[in-house]
Amino acid sequence: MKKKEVMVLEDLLGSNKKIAGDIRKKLSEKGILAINLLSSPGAGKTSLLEKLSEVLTPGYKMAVIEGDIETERDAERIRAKGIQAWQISTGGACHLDAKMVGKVFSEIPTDLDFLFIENVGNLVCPASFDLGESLRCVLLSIPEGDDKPKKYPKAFFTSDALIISKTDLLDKMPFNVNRAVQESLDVNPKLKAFKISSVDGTGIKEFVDYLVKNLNKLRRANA
Ligand SMILES: Nc1nc2c(ncn2[C@@H]2O[C@H](COP(=O)(O)OP(=O)(O)OP(=O)(O)O)[C@@H](O)[C@H]2O)c(=O)[nH]1
Ligand SMILES: [Mg+2]
Repeated sequence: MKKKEVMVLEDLLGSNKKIAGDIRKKLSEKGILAINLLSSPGAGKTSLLEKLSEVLTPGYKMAVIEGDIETERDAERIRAKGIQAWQISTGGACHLDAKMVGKVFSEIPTDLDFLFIENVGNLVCPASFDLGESLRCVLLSIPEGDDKPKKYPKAFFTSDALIISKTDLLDKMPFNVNRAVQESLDVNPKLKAFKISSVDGTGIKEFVDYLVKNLNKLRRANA
């Protein structure tokens, strides 16, 4: 990369970081836990959100910001579950940035518990952009293969939780869960690992408990 390109990128990331910091502060003060979901296309982010909408409500109030290059499809799936959702179409960009999230910020209800942000399906670019989230979760699905954490380390290195998704397919294709978890932990020893299936419900309760624990922690810190 040329020196001028490096400087432009540093500027871009610097201004993104500032906007993200403002978003995180405002959300934390309102007691809203924001969760940024990262994964390759089709790893099951929207399906997990659909499942969470069944389990979290009515006890908790959630809303979703959907990021995609084109279409309103994921937001429509979430709205069909009775959950408020905003679609951000990046028009070509391979990731969301904090400025895009900031544009819908004024519409976010103040009485939310959880604000999920589904990033554009991509295991590379979204890892570099803080969106003001309190938790970042990376999904790795069984069909993608167990060798991905070390090939795409930044997504794993910058996340708080690893979600091995589509575990109902484990008997249909080769995937060594222990290898995937261990290689993720080699990249980031602080990762909390979950094994889930949005089809048969495996691991959803454990993940919900983790979300609630982090919501309570955020509220205690801002009390
Ligand atoms: N077998 C199985 N299939 C799943 C599971 N979760 C999602 N799928 C399927 O995987 C495909 C992609 O799921 P989505 O939830 O749309 O994935 P996504 O990560 O939101 O996709 P993008 O937003 O396009 O990146 C769909 O056909 C889902 O039905 C799961 O737990 N098990
Ligand atoms: Mg999706």
